[in-house]
Amino acid sequence: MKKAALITGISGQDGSYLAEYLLALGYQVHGLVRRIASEQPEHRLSRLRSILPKIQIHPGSLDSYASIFHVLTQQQFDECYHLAAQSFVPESFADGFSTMQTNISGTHYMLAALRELQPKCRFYFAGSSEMFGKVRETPQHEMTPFHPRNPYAISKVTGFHLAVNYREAYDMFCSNGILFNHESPRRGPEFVTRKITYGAASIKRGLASHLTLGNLDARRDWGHARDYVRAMHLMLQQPSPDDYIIATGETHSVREFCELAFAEVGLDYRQYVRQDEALWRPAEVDLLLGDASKAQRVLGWRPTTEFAGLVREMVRSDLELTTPADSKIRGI
Ligand code: NDP
Ligand code: GDR
Repeated sequence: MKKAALITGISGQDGSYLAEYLLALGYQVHGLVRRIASEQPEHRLSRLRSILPKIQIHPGSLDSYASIFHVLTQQQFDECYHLAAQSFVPESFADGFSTMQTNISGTHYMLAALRELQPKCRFYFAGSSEMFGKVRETPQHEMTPFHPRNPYAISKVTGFHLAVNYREAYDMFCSNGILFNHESPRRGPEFVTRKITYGAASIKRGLASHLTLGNLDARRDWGHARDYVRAMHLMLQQPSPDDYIIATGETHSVREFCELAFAEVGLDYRQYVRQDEALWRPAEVDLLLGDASKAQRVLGWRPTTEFAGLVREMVRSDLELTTPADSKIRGI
């Protein structure tokens, strides 16, 4: 019997890689998508283009308990990967209320509906290194206290505790991944890495003259999304649920990312990158560095793409996208 998995947020970066990975393992893959996305598949489901015929899409929204409940009455799932969220930190400062609504209530709806209809379904929650925020120690590990610095991070801390509570109160198999930043050519263009690689490619192609960024000194532990979705799957194959840090154990600044990305197209970032204080966050997360030794020991997980390889892959993909005849996205 094929295992069936439900992925919320299947149209996002991680959802698309996870769907491909689970299909390759022989899973039946189902995805929850907002109705508007299924009405505009070429645009809203573009990351799933190559696998759309092989997966089953269910319309639903994290903002509606009824829609989630309905999907769970249609099909039994062995595993549920809850990736859907408002995931952009600046947007959470701009509208903390809707971020909280989607990310906290949405996660609670998922857990409550699963408890009611499919309590044996294994549940993965997409926790984040943003939960460590103003870090209490470096590197951060599973026992490091949380100190969230923005509404997005606060919503993720709450989601994390909801998953732990359903595990402890109702004996459900709920595991939390605490994933550090992970990127890819499929990263949304608003996130700094993709903004840089698309910006560098656009400047190289003569489509832009400069790139405006915020804080260049922030440091992140950046991995590749393809590696990180393997860890999500491994977490749900264990004999018991638990929480795991997923990270590379290396930290780099936004400035270093710029340096490498521009060098990849033969340019010096210092001539093209401008800083605008309007892009600084009201409360910044200065430094993140993860200790994934528990995941290495228990799950046998290790990242396979190093920093320079990640930057190279993203820049090359954006050079393709910005070829004059085939320019798909502009003006980030
Ligand atoms: P994306 O922003 O690329 O994808 C988010 C997904 O959530 C999209 O499919 C989006 O759908 C969906 N979504 C948003 N709001 C709703 C809603 N109200 N109802 C249903 N679906 C909704 O995120 P990533 O793939 O990068 O990340 C996946 C998860 O992991 C997120 O929860 C994120 O917070 C978390 N995370 C990500 C990290 C990273 O570095 N990428 C690190 C740590 C955690 P639509 O296409 O319709 O907008
Ligand atoms: P982050 O990612 O907030 O870490 O959240 P992002 O790429 O947005 O920012 C990383 C760092 O870069 C600095 N920065 C800029 N950021 C953006 N977006 N745009 C800029 O112009 C810019 N200039 C500098 C930021 O200040 C920040 O310090 C991501 C998301 O995927 C979350 O959902 C996830 O939980 C965390 O990673 C782990």
